[in-house]
Amino acid sequence: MMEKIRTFIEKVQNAKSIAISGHKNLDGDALCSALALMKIIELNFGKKATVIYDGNVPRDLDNVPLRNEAIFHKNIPENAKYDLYILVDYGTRKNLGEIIEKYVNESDFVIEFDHHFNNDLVGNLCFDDEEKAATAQVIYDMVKAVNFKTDQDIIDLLMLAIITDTGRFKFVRSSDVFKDSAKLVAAGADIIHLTNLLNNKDKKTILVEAKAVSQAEFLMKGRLALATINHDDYKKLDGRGETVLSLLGKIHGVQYIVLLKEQKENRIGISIRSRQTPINQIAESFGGGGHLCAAGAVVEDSLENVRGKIINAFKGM
Ligand SMILES: [Mn+2]
Repeated sequence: MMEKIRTFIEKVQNAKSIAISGHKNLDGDALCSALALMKIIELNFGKKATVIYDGNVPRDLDNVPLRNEAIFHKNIPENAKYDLYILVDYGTRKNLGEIIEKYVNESDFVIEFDHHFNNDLVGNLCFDDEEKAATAQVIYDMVKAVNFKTDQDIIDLLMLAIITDTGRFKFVRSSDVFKDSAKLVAAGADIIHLTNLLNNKDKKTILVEAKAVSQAEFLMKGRLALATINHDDYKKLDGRGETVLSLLGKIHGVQYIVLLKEQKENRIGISIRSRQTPINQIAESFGGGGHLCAAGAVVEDSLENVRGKIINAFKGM
């Protein structure tokens, strides 16, 4: 750990230009981890790293500190090049999207902070810990190890990343989430205030999510809940449809939840959740991945075909 941190410090000190990115279509952990790291570098090294994203940032993240410092890739100068590239919470290479991957390939050195299982690491220096509930905790480990300076923004961003990636503490598997959270609260994170910052969804998104819930199918004697969002509704959806997944997961007897999103014709985003039994192998069989009980994939096929294939994949579960 210390050896790696020494390399991190040396690389940041020597870098002429630094960029930070998460996976395409940022979630709370990716955005807040990136912004926290940007501020950590600013405060401790006097350098301004550029946070670049591809895809969408959900509206409910509009109010997080320093949100406007995250720059959409189209607003980055044409011939920008970064000698040091830092990836946070990216999962696997293909989650980066072509544009970020191009920047990464052009950089001299890549550092990554992540908590996803990945057997094709992109980083030259990797801070990866699958035990952590959020990438922000991997970053916080480094902060604590060398006593990096922090401020209210950093504390709030790390806390927000944990709040969002644990589904507001519902998916906590180990005590160190609470240990880190306790330290962050002691350092000034106000969980009530931060949670309220996140209650910021567009009405049309919630209405589309509610519709998908009300039209869900219940298969395997009610153990599998399957919801779909067609392309027209998908255009109104902001984020991954977390409300659909969480509401269906509250139903008595439901063990598995699948949400199919028609991102465009013949491109379906699949989100899979499980209460207990791992389902990541199903996501992997569709070319995706993720965590044991929360995984997903994107496939090029029709909504109807994917629906059939998913039902098949759950046979025997
Ligand atoms: Mn994460």
